[in-house]
Amino acid sequence: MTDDEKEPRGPLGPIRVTAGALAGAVAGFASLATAELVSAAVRPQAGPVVAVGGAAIDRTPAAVKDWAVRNFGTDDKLVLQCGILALLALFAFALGIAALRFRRTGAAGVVLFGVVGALAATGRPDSSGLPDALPSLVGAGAGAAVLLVLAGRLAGRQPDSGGRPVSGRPASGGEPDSGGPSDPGAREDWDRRGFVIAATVAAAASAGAGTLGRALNGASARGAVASRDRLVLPAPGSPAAAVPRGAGLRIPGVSPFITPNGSFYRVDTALVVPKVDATTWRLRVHGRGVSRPVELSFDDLLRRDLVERDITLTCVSNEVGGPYVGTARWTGARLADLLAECGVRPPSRGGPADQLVARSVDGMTIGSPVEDVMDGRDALLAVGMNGEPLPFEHGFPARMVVPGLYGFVSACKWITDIELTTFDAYDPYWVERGWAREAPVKTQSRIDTPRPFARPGAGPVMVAGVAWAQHRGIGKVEVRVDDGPWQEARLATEDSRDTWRQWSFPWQATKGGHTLTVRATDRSGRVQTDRRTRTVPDGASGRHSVVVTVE
Ligand SMILES: Nc1nc2c(c(=O)[nH]1)N[C@H]1C(S)=C(S)[C@@H](COP(=O)(O)O)O[C@H]1N2
Ligand SMILES: [Mo]
Repeated sequence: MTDDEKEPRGPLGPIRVTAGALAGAVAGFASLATAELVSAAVRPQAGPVVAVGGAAIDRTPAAVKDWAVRNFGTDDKLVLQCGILALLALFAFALGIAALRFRRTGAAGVVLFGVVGALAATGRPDSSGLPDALPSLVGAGAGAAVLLVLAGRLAGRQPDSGGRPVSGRPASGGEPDSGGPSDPGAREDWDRRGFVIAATVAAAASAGAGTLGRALNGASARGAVASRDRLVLPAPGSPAAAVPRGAGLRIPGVSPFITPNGSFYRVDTALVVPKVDATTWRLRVHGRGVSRPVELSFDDLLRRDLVERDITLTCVSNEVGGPYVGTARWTGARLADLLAECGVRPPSRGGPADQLVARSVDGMTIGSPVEDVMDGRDALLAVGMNGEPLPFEHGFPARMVVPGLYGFVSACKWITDIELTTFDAYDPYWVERGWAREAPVKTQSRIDTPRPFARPGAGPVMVAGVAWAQHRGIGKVEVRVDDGPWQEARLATEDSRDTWRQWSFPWQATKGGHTLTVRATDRSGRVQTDRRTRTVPDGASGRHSVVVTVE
């Protein structure tokens, strides 16, 4: 035991407590910065904040996830990471203050956080094992060392101890601390100057390490970025027909028929968007009933017959009236053809596998019915979105898109593996978390204009929006004003039954408060139910209403 460790001495004035908190903060910063640097040697996803955040996401029950998505939308991840950082800061302050009295305990506390980070990192579904523990562990080691040194400078020190000069005292021109020479606290003066220097050095070194780590992490993504920049998508052998002129109504406030990539909703569990290098990417197809397993390179995929299709994608977490739905022009290879070449038969033709499990580079697993994927619909291994290579956020270099199924059971981004199995044998990621095994998209409609609580003037008001029932198609949309009769809306031209359909309803608005409600009927004749259900487990049902005040 060192002198400093022996004993709490004297009262801790507010300045020293503040300095202790600062020491904790610097130690925490040193931990995270070192971890960032080490993660550049492992992979960015192994950093402690990302790992703990990812582990938290993995463990979030469906209802909480739903609440987070509802309240924070696509910012939920940012909120999560800020929350983790805020918690870490609090603990860092506390550990720093504790270290004033108990240096080793404080340092051990920092190490404990490292262990938590390491466990989170190695427990992620995409973890490659022990190396993922390194950023957290090395980071915590650095943080603990910094805390030991800083707390040493902060420890009260008898003027006679070890004959060391008392620095930070008038010689250096420092102001006297809590009280003058007459103060009994002055007997156990602490090394303020040494503390300031050590803290500054540690903070600066950490900033350097963190910046270098960031830069290296960025560099490792450069190969992926370059592979995307270089990519010129081959012209599809089966191009999509132009979107019919009448499919997109030019009514202000209605979502555009094709959703631009930049505003396409994004839902996934990835805190760090995977940056996959297309030149080293591989896709394996294997499993039950796969008589000819294959492993494709990206070039192999591009050499296949590519088709281009307009398909509307919807998230099961979309509330009635919500924003998680969009339509893109996807380019890709037909998944059913690839499966057939591998010897896969759908269950209806005697195939032994009824579930196709797609696995992404970040460990996501998404299960789709083999029957649906092979029933003739345009299930795609997509490589292009609205005429450009998939954006990284949307799954570069390849993802699945299956018309008619919610994204969580069909649309695996950053796909790297397809395994044929059964629903009995395997539960993919979302199913383990309380969501449904099978989830066809529910018939839904949304009022885009007028906006809720709008105050239009009396007279003609255009009510308009979108309706979707992918792979069945929309047959009818009706609008009801207050408790009046259902009145048929005008349908925009259909693009395909795999896309949403716009609609409009010219309304003669009368003064006062009104509730506008919409319902769609799909081409199979099923009317959108008014029975409200939550999004868990297989998608929200119910009808969208908008309340307006006509002035
Ligand atoms: N790898 C991976 N793929 C994923 C997900 C994910 O979390 N990870 N989320 C799925 C869900 S729930 C949806 S709704 C769609 C959303 O696709 P988008 O973000 O391109 O709109 O991706 C699906 N594919
Ligand atoms: Mo989703």
